[in-house]
Amino acid sequence: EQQLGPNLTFYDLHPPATDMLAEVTQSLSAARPHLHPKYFYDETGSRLFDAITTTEEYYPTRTEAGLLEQYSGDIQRQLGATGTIAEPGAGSCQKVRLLLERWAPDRYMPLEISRDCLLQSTRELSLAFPDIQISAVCADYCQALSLPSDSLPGGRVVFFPGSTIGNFDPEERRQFLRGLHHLAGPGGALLIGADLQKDSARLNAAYNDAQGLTAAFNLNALHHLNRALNCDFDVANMRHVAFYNPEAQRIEMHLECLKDQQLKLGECQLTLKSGTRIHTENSYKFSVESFTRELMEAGFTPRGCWTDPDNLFSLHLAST
Ligand code: AVJ
Repeated sequence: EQQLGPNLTFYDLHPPATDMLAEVTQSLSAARPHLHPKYFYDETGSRLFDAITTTEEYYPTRTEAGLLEQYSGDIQRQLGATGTIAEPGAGSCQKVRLLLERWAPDRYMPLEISRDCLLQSTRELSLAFPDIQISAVCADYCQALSLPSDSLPGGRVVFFPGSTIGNFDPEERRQFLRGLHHLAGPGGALLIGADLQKDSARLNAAYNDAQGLTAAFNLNALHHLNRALNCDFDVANMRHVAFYNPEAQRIEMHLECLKDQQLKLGECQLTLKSGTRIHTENSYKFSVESFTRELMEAGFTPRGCWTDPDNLFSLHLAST
């Protein structure tokens, strides 16, 4: 525990360093080659994602922001006084600013695996919100956590925006939502964004924007690996593929090899045949009913759901 400012405390839960080379080698040599979506987000990837959110086609970010803008008052009335807002994977801590401004909680507790990102964004935040205690927690939010105690009235509100929950497969999602239930604790709540099922043309367009930003974002995962692992993906001969899979109710993103290529990954040589697809992301789409059921299965009591007039996106509030 380290005091970094009058209202900024830093807690390092020492997230275990992952062996990136071993992980990537294993997932690329699997029967169905895949990569974890976390590999999208190096510096370039984070910038590309921000650019995606400004495109006409990619509706989730702006729709969710509109819902928060419009309904933050209603949500607060449902919650009562908020002691702590906790945000797993908080990143740049931008989306929460609206809630900090309007709800004025006692404490904000971002959990973020990237120490640099966490330190930078919470330094700025602590200056902008001198009356809010910022407890910055460096941790891998996918792991069981023992958190700094915050015996404050009003319970802990876990904020998990962006439909990031859509990246988890059904079984992972069950476990993860249980983890969020544990994080919220007794008397706590969860405010979570979930993207909705809709016309597949609309979904396909959102992941195949005309400017090619989503393609660049997907392909950047390989540039990231080339840089970080000193490997040699021939990125120019890989193609972005994204489509809605209606049976699985998810967008799938893949990278397809256009030519046979030999890849050196540390000591390993890997052959990727022309036509091979590396599965890079699933983005599940929900119905209000299906997502509410999942919240209940994780032990939550649904307290409210807000959607836009076109039913593109949903914000769910549930208590523990
Ligand atoms: C950040 C996971 C919510 O699934 O829509 C955007 C990531 N991928 N375009 C999503 C993403 C391609 C995004 N999430």
